[in-house]
Formats: sequence, C-alpha cells, structure tokens
Amino acid sequence: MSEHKMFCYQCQESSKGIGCTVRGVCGKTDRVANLQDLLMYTVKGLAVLAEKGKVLGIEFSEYNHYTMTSLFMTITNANFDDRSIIDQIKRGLDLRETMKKDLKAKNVDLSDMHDCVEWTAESDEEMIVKSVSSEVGVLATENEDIRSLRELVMYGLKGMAAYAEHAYNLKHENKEIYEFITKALVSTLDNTLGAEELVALTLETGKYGVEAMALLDKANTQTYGNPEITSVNIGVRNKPAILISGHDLRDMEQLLEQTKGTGVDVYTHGEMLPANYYPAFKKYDNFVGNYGNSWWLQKEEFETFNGPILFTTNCIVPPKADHIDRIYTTGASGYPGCKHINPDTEGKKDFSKIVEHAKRLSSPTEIETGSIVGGFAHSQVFALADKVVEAVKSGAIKKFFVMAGCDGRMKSREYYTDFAEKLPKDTVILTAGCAKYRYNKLDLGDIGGIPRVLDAGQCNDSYSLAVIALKLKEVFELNDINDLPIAYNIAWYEQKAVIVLLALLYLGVKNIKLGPTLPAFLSPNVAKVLVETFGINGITNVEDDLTQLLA
Ligand code: FSO
Ligand code: SF4
Repeated sequence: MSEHKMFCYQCQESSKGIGCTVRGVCGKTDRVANLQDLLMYTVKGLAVLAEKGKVLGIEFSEYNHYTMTSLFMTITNANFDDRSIIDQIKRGLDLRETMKKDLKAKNVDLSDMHDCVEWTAESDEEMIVKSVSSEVGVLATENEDIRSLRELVMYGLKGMAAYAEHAYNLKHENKEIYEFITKALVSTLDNTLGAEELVALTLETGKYGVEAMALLDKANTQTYGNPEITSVNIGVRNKPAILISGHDLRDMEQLLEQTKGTGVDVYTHGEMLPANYYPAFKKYDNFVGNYGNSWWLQKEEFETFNGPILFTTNCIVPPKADHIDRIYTTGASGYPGCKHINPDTEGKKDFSKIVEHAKRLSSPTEIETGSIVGGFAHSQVFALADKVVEAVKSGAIKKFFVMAGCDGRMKSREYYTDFAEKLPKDTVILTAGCAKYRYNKLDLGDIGGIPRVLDAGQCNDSYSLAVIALKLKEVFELNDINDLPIAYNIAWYEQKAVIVLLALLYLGVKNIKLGPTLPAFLSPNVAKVLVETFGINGITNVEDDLTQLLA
C-alpha cells in the first residue's frame, strides 16, 4: 500500500485535511483502518454475488443484515476493535461460500470474478497481510475524481446503513434500500462508470438516504410515539447510575426496562439526549435526564459520571485507562478492552452486568444544573403550525437557519456558537444531531413563545427538518423549496452527516454552507461540480456568512 501505513479520509478531522496515513486523528490504529478497508472489500464481493442472485430471484437471507452491520462498523468512532472486525470479515467469507454454493447450484458461471469475490485467508495473519495489499482500500482507485465519487457514495452508504440498522432493530425494513445498497456497492467496482454516471449515483444515494431516514422516523415514532416538547433535566440525583450514549432507541428501551425498580438511574449522553423527548420513555421513574455535552468531551465527563457507560453506536473517544473498565459497547460499536454485549436471536440484550456494576459505584458528580428544551420533531412543529406560519407572515420570524449536523473537537467549531449568538433576534435555529451542543445551552430567548433553538432530535431527525421545510413550502404555496425563508449552515463530522447532506441535495436544497471544512475526499474537480450544480460552499467567518445568508 504505497508509502502509507493506512489511508483514511472519510471524516472532517482527517489529518491535515488530506487523510490519516499513520494513525487516525480519531484514535484508529493503522491495523484497524486497514482491516476496515478489507471488510468493505469483502462486502463488495458479497454484493457482486447478491446481484447475480437477484437476476435469478435468489435471496440470501443473511446478506442484507450482514452488509448493514459491516458498513456501520466502519463509521468514524464506532469500532476500534481489530478482533471484532476480523471476526466480521470471517463471517463474510463464510457467507460468501454459502452464496457461491447456492449460485453454482443454479448453474451460474462464477469464473473470472473480481478479486474481492475470490480472495481468502487461512489465518488472522494472512488477513492482515491482505488488508495492506494495493488492491484493497481507498487508494486502489488511481484516478482521484473517480476515487472521490466512489468514496462519496461509500460514505453515504455507511450513513444510510447506520439508519437502516436502527430501523431493523425495531423490525422495520425496506427492501428497496437494501437493493440500492447492493447496486451501489457493485457500481464502485465498475471501471466502465465515469464521473457523470457516478454523480448520478451520488444523487440516487441521496434519494435512498431520504428513504432510510423516513424508515427510521417511522420505526421510532410507531414504536415510541412522536417526540414531544420536553424540558430535559441536566442535573443529577443521588443514586448510582448508568450513562447511555449513541443512537439506538431499542437499546435505550431495553436498558430502561432492565433498570426499572433496581435503584439504578439512567442518564443519556451525547446523541442519546433526544430519547428524553419520546413519550414511551417518560414513564420510567429512574430515567433522570441528560448528563454532559457533545461526544468529544466524554473523557472528562465519564470521569465525573462515576458509573458505567453503555455505547450503542459512535462516537467513542479512546478511553482513559482509569475508566475503561466502566465502558460497555453493543451493536456495531466496539473498543479493545471494553466489554461487548451481544443480542440473542430475538435481539434481546442482557444488561444485568452493567446494572450490577452500577450498584457498586457512586452516584454522578454534578457538573451542571437546570434544564434544556427539545422535542421539535415534525409532528410537534405541525401542531404549532398556525403559530409558526403566523409568526412568519407577521414578520416576527424573518428567517430559519438549519444548523443541523455534527460537532467535533476542532477549535474552528467555535464558529457555530458565535454564529448562533450573533443571529438577529427575529431568526430561529432548526437543529438536529450533536451540532446542537454548540448553542443549545445559550439563552437565545423565544419569539412569541417559539424558542429560538428548535431541536428535532438526533442527526437522522434531520429528516424532520426536511419534512417541516416541505410542509412550509406547501403552506406558502411555493414551487421551489429554495424560495422559503430558510438558510442552511450545516456542520459535518462523519458519514451520517454525508448521507444527510446527499439527502438534502436530492430534495433540491441549494446553497448549503458546509463546515468547518469541506471534505478531504472531495477532489478539486468533484468539489467544483458540487459548487456549480448545488451552490455548496464552505464557511468563511461569522460576519461575512451572516451577511450572505441573511441577504
Ligand atoms: Fe454526532 Fe457522532 Fe449523530 Fe454522528 S455523536 S457525530 S453524524 O456519530 O451521528 O451527530
Ligand atoms: Fe482519520 Fe477520520 Fe479516518 Fe479517523 S475516521 S482515520 S480521523 S479520516
């Protein structure tokens, strides 16, 4: 693999804005990065076989779920555990053999296949050797524009798979999403596809991104009710407790069920904060509220939390040695040295060890007091529609600013706090994702009872923001979504933000500001296409951006 030990440029923090080549800024080792590349290579091989099966009407029952989980495992900050990635590749190779057998039984010709369908490894060592070979990994595609577009699609698929996996855990599936993922994976191997076809595939990825977010929205709201406007406690109580982080609501439900009546409290962290907005979770007396802030502050906050922490997904920061024994992972997440909890065949997870662990530890140390308000997902905003429309018509609200997306540790992200503070008082921020932690504790006031920061929920709830925009377009009888008084200033970090961005482009949203930096994986030519076709542009400074977006 050339002169690099690894090559990864999938997130906003990629080294020097080019790519991580020795160790990830996220903490990922070169071994894990290379194995994750090999996992993607393996998944592409399975997709080739699945496409062949589709023509003959053969469905491979395990394939779809295996693919979702594998894509999810390679998202930034989700899984740092080389053992679990090796095991996942092995499962893929076994599955591949079964698929081949089924195809051969139908006389399908499997000669002259791509290496990703053929390679094998007899041992972990052979697998590690394969993971660094030149045909595996991002740099295997030599043309930088084709590489850029293929990876843009791959990162969109990773985000889409994460959302589809959460929906799957709630027994909601959409076959069309699976079929698209297969088609797109195979397309990233197709050397006959040029830039034009890959740009079209990128937009199609956005289309299925909308589908995946709609599916998850349906899964979450049908299972747990529509989010409600909620005042969330950010203080603590005097009882031992478990902190739950990540995005998976099924894990949230199971943890609340299993802690009920045990004397152990539950607090959300980071992206799990919106769980507080769902009616189904409000009935648990031991569900106290949210502890702490954005994901990248976890080292300090886990220290003062004192109890065990359960990661259901990303974002994991490599833990300190003195609290690693308190960290548990489940689902696609993993970290070497942390205990991982697997589901049974019904998807049930046994969290009793975490509950017992919590009982032996002290209650959380208070780091904040008071509350924050959220729960402005689409149904709640529709309930307030008359008030919102009236405020726009009367001029009380001049403009909405969609500031959804992710947070990150870079100092340049102070821009978003500054931007929120300097917005005129007749504007409202619509947010979702962990980007909100840059301004959700500021006192920005309200407009006639409508808070100036409306939090729809997790990053996937950006879907809610799109639904709200489409509804406003209908109410104001506009032909173009871009004629609404809405400006987009999105912060991105990892691949779920990539699928949110592609979904917005598919919905026709133009002139999105994207920061704090444009993705390293966009080649100059691909960036030019995005600028010229969609008006995507990077942030500059708060004053100039405000002037531009308020114009
Ligand atoms: Fe954030 Fe992490 Fe939700 Fe991401 S906690 S950065 S886009 O995983 O998924 O917003
Ligand atoms: Fe670097 Fe981001 Fe890749 Fe981690 S995920 S190795 S920080 S580009």
